[in-house]
Amino acid sequence: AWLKHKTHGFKDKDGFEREVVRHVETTLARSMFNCDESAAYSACSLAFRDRLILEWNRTQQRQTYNDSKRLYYLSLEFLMGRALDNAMLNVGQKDVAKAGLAELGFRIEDVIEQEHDAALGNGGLGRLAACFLDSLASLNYPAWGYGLRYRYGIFKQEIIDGYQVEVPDYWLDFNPWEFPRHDVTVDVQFYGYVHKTTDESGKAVARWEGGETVKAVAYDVPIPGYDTPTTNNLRLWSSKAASGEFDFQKFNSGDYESSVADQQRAETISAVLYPNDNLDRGKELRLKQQYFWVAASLYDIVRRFKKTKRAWREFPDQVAIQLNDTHPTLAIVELQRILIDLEGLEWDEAWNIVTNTFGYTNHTVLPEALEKWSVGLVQHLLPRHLQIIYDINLFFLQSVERAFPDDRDLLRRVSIIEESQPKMVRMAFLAIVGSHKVNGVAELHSDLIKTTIFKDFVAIFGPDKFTNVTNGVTPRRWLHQANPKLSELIASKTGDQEYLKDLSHLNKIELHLKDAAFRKEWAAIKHANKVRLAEHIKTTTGVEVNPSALFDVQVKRIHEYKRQQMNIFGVIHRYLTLKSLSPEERKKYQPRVSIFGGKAAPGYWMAKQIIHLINSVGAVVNNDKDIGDLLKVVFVEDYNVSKAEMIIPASDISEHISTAGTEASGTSNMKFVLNGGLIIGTCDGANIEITREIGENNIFLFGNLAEDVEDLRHSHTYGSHTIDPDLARVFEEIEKGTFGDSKDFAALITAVRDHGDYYLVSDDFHSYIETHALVDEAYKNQEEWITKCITSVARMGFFTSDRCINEYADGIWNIEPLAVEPAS
Ligand code: 26W
Repeated sequence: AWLKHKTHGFKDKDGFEREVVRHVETTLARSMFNCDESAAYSACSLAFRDRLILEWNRTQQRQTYNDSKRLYYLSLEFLMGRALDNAMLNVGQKDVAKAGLAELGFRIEDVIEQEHDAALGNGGLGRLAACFLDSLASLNYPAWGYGLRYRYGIFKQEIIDGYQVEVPDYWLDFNPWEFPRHDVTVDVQFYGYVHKTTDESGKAVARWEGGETVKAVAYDVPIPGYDTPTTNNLRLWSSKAASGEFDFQKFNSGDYESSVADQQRAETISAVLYPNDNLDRGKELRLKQQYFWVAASLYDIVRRFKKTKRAWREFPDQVAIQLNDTHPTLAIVELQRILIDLEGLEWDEAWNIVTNTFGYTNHTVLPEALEKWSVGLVQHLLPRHLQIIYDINLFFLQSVERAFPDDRDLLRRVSIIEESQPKMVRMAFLAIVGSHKVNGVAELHSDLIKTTIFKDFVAIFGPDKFTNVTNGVTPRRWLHQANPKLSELIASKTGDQEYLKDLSHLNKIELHLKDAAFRKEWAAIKHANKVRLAEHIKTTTGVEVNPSALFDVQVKRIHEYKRQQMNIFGVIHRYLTLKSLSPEERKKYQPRVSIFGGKAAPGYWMAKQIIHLINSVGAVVNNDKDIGDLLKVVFVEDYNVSKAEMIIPASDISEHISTAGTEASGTSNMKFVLNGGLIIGTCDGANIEITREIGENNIFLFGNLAEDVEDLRHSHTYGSHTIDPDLARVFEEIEKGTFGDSKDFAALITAVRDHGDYYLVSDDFHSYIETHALVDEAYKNQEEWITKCITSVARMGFFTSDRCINEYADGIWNIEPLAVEPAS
């Protein structure tokens, strides 16, 4: 228990206060007399950051001295959220800070609220990367994250007249959590041409020459583990113009403007996070981002390896690199290029090193999300890389041909180059060929990739190359930080806070299932969390919701496959049912608040229509005197990590209702159950494993199964497609204009009725409505409901990201924790 030693923390609250005052007066150059909450936040963060940096240094020294194999997690997204609360809790000194801040005249909650989210991600994939960093540090694994330091994270969402409006998220004004390393830079090359020549020994060599150079500057973010001195590093690259003579020439010749323009063009590379989730648009700037980040990271990794003076063949013994989806796949090509062009290794030797180094995680089966780059674009931007890709493909296809002679169609299907017009590089295929392991993120998903999109590769490489690592979430942020009261209650029943390090200990609370005082407190905590959310809803939307109503939550990126449209159609159905009842009958109905949140990609028109419909329904229902508290519909603006920390603990039931087979895993489903909320969901992603763990009596499953989806879609197109009568009734009401101009919502209706209902909204609607009736019934019996909630939480141990990281470490990375002895 490192927390008890605190050799790395503040001695006491006075020590903490002294540091805060010092930072206010020196770093911030302010006097304590005009120290407001924002300055208190800054100073408090700087004080904690100083502590982390000392441990960060020691951790790096320890890992280097020990010569440990390191994991490098390459992700274009790290959705970190706020850092201060996390840092205080992980070093175990939140109480010290609370007391110190109080003495200085601040409430710690208000100070925490000052922090801007670090929102360098879109959704599930980015937040998973952040949970992984927390687990890696908490388990003492030597690991670094590598990403991009976007100047603008995911846009801020405003809702104006019911529509989403995007506002840029400029978050770097003051960020105490990053350390610029102006001495750690890498020159990254683009464009140019390949010069084939021979070296002194007459061997053919390729030189990549000409083109332009952009400088990558490292910014380091310390990642503290929970109750351990291990502080790992997240290195984010920022782009800058390379200060070459070129600019000077332009400058001197009076072409000042274009010299500044060059600079801005360079800085554009890391300027903004692409806000598409699950959609590949093939934009040149995105490919530039990918190569810029990959090239800088690999240069850094190789530089570190070379310091050990080991032979190249030992590279995979020292280095594991995980590709978070295909976004960093160029790393495979870049490492091969470094080894053969710059280090002079033979192809086979180099390729052996490469394939033993990389692992690839797939996060989606949606065809529109699978990355492809046109051969022409890659040729233009990265001419040498394209040649290497062609060679990788050639050797790969030759080996396939040897194993499967005379199967021309197989060669066509698995070729890394798609022979389309224009020709495309299939990044997922390149990632598979260049990695030693490929994994999906939940059992169903991992099975699906093996039987559908990657089927041929299973035949070629054998089944062992493909594996499953079911996602997990960090209980430190998603229980301890987001729901401190529940965390405390659980600790009081499990004996201590060890369960935050070994989540299987949660099962101890099942022994207290019948403890009346425990149950009462459990219910009171849920209620308090709902009150807090109700207050937020009141101040941000003006809608008053009753905290005793059933809170029904769907918060995630808006996407047709996630089916928020089905949810809002269901809400309309409920509204129509209530309207059709007599006032007496109505009173028997379970009051509900339907809460939505999530961003639509700016170019995703349908998703934006869904947001508009939700808000339009809210505007009618929330002001209907017949309805009152029986039904409220709210859309929480700008859903992000810190909003999630407030919303998730306040949920009674949450919706995870994707068309079966489309949601790779889902991770918020885990967070909701962990916080004592039940879920309604389809047999999709991790819902299936959650059911297995918590028991089918504790979850509301509905809808068609993944195995039936294809046939249903086929029957929509080629058979007769009749719409569910309840859903048809909903459409009729929308078309009557009950929720405003029906033209605004026509596309949402025709997608189901006239365009094949690709997402099976109508097929699942009846079972969805019926299951919601079961939810109402179940909620009426509060005693049984609470039993379900406590039982579920008790059985959620499996879904910690610690388990997940241990599985990657054993099965894919082959890395070991580096133990740390508490100082005596
Ligand atoms: C190229 C455009 C693009 C951008 C982002 C394609 C794909 C993505 C991500 C892979 C989308 C994503 O976040 N996927 C989610 O990953 C989570 C973590 O594994 C899963 O829990 C979600 O089910 C999956 O949708």
